[in-house]
Amino acid sequence: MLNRISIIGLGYIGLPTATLFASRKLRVIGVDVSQHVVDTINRGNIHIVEPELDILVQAAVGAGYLRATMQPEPADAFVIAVPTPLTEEQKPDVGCIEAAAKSIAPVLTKGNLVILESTSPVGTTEKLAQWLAELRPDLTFPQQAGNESDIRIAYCPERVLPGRIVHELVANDRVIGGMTQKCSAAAVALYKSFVQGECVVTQVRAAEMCKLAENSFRDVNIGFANELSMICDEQGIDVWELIRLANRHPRVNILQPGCGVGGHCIAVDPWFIVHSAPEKTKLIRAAREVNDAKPAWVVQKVEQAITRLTRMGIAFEEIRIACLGITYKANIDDLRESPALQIVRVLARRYEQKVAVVEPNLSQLPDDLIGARPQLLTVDEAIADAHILVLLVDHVEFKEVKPELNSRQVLIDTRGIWK
Ligand code: SAJ
Repeated sequence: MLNRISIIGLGYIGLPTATLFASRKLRVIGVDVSQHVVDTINRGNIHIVEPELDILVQAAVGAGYLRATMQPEPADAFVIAVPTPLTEEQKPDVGCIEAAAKSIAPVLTKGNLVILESTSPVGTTEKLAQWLAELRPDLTFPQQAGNESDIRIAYCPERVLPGRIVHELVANDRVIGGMTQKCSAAAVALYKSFVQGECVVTQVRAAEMCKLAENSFRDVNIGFANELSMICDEQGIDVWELIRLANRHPRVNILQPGCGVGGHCIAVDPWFIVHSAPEKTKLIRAAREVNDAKPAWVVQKVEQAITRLTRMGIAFEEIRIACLGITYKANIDDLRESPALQIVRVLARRYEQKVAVVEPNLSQLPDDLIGARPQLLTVDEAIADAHILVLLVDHVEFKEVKPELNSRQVLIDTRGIWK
């Protein structure tokens, strides 16, 4: 029986996962490199914003099933959920996984299960097994002893949507790639403690690629929508109507264009595949480039609007621009890799005091924007005040409004909700 579970990395995935194990009355030891994170959790609080999570963490810590520490301790199973960012050259950086391996190696004992959840380039789980084997020559690992290994190792990617993490952790199917059959079986048994979806077993490399393929699929399809939106704009066609029409075809399902693709996953993971197969990834790379280029296209639309307004006789000095939304997607407060924020940064640098921001999910702007001094307005103030309204994120607060714009106002609606 796996009774004591250690989660390494208490971020957006690690903390909810730790909490769900704890809610099933398993003893959970959460490990993080940040003293602030550890202290916050041990007080029963959370350091991230995610619906339902605060109550669950409070209950799990209060009942003594979850506690956090900076120092790994012996456990029956270890789940690694640490970040795998990109380097400046768009290469995957698995340094945090290596550090996690080093930190748990001294406390491993015969019969332990080690699961990697972090999004990783294909081959990383085998590397993890290698690192652990080098650090613990007294134990056997799957690459050495197959089904009879002392330590079992599996890859099991998370696939939950920020904003719905708690629900999706329980409901979604899981793909589990054990290094041996026994590794897979042990991982399935562990996840079955709280996962109601199916736990589907596959090879370890297939599980790694599956995660990358899921997010690349989405990126490529959003790239198609973004490309269509720029073509339609040039040809005077309403892209949202076009997509609604095309999606009436039984085998067509075009996604929604926007101001670009943000978040820490979809804008990042496709590069893992590109890096592993540079000659074969024409489509995946092109989609990344299309999506990455969309913010600059939106800035160009603002420049064109300014030209149009000055031609109408409005003095350049008078023109005010309101950007609606700066988070990476609707109805969250997450700014990571946000294309909307990227656009606002460029506009605020270029047009300084002309630029105002509406962001119902934040009470204050990020520090670098405060320096550029854009005002934080309400939707109504922005509609009353701005000559150019740039709708960047489809927050529910914006969908509830039906603005009546005058002839001296220009709307650049990248989400198709006010057009
Ligand atoms: N977006 C569009 N048009 C669309 C859909 C999304 O422009 O039609 C944009 C969003 O505005 C946002 C970005 O794409 O900027 C990503 O948003 P998202 O809601 O599609 O996905 P994420 O990044 O929040 O979460 C994704 C999910 N992956 C897939 O849906 C395949 C989630 O299931 C993964 O667990 C997560 O990445 C992850 O951690 O990898």
